[in-house]
Amino acid sequence: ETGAGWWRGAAIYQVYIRSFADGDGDGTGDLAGVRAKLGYLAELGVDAIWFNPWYPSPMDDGGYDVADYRDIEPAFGTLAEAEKVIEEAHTLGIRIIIDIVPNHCSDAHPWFAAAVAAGPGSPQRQRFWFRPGRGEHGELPPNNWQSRFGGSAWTRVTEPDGTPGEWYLHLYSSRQPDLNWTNPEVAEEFEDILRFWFNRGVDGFRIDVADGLVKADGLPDHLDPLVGPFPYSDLDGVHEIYRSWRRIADSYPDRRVFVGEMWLPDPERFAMYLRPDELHSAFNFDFLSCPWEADRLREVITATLAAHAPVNAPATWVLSNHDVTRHVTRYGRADTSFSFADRQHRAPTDPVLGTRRARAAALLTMALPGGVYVYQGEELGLSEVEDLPDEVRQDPVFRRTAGRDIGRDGCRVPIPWSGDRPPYGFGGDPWLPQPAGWGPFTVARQTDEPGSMLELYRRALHLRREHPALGDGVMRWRADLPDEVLAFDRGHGFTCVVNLSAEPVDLPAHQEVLLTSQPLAGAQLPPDAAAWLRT
Ligand code: TEU
Repeated sequence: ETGAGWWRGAAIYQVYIRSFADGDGDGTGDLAGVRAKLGYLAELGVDAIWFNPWYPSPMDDGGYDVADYRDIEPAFGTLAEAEKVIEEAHTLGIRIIIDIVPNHCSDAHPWFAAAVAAGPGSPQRQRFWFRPGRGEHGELPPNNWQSRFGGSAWTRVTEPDGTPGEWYLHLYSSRQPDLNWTNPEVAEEFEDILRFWFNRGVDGFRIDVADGLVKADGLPDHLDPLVGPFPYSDLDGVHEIYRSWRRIADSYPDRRVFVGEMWLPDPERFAMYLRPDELHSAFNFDFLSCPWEADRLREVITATLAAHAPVNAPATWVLSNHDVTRHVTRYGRADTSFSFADRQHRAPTDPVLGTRRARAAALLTMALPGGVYVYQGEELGLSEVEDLPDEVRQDPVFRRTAGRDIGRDGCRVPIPWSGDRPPYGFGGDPWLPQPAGWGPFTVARQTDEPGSMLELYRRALHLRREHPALGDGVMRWRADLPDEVLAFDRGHGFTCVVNLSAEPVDLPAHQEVLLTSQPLAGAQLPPDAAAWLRT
């Protein structure tokens, strides 16, 4: 690490609790399962865990519909158990980041029930975005905004007197009403929630839809709903919110951190969130979306580092998460770029090629300057499960698009731990069915197996920790290799080479080969492979 701050070069493991490990055998992952696997994560070599939302929730959107921000979902465990998780993780040297969902809550949150009951014009409705409809009888939504899950972003309520009434805004599912951040009560509530969890020892928050909290004045129609600027994304007012959040984080003696989730097209707008008085870090989705092509990757990496440098923020690399098609599957396609629309086409994929590239991508991301996130299961080389039966799909994206978009369930299938058939040591009968062919992917099978994805991750994470030049710091592109090869030095004595060409390439002069994603062919690095060298 250079500079003060554990997060700057951290490797952070994303746990989607529902699908990680099931301690009580009911088919849903839980905190008992997490506690049983903390040793696994410590051995893997990660510095922190990010938990997706663990709050009480109707699970309309996998927990991103929060009914109570100060408690734990009963299917996951109890608040006391969450405190145990934090304590036990800390004992193992693992920090804890939790998700906070400030853009919207669940329709099961007491505020929403109170707002509906209190009727138009009430202060309770001012915590949300209630508006009368358009049209003669208010039968049309107040504006043309679209839900990110499909369909109108507005739903009409029935008033307490039984008549069709006002509409409320929801940028996501209709069970996720947007909160009104112009109301000081909303801001105060979330500041209190931050303190609630900081006081219980959490080391940071991942901020859901960090760009979305402020809406354009007057909620104007969106001229082209498919093209920005969006009247509900990246408005200047959001920065004020994070400045006050940062003051709270900084009021704790040890460094508490924020990582922002925002999909923004403009790296400079993106960097505006990463300031000494705002967020510490934010996921770089340009890299995730980038096709597996040397010139495009070089461009994105260079642009990312250029945007982060002036604000002295570490870049944050991520290949997969609970919202996107797993990268083994993406990288096995003819078109390797990612966009949410890809789920509608489901182009054929070659898992052997995808896995090969995923191995190289792991060494690439872990060698780049900054922090890196690992989504549960990527260390096992899992593919997207694209052939789930429709009747088990739970994602609101699937429902709201009437199945045109199969949604995100395929990257949320429960983790295979051991054994040859479902539930592969996960626990009970999994809430999403696991494929029949996952026997070779279990943690048990891959542990100590030379050449397995798990061993590659473990060795890379440990080397990354030991090597002083890795993690946070600077990089320098090398100019002595072919264009279709990404090669860069980290400090003195460490070089990463990634061969994206169709031919084997000679390695640059080196003292020692530290790690490769594929066996070398003679002294050459084969196509779609990466090497870490001591130079
Ligand atoms: O996602 C934000 C978001 O807008 C997208 O990543 C979204 O998943 C995609 O457009 C759907 O096709 C965050 C969470 O990561 C996601 O799981 C939640 O569903 C969403 O916010 C709402 O809370």
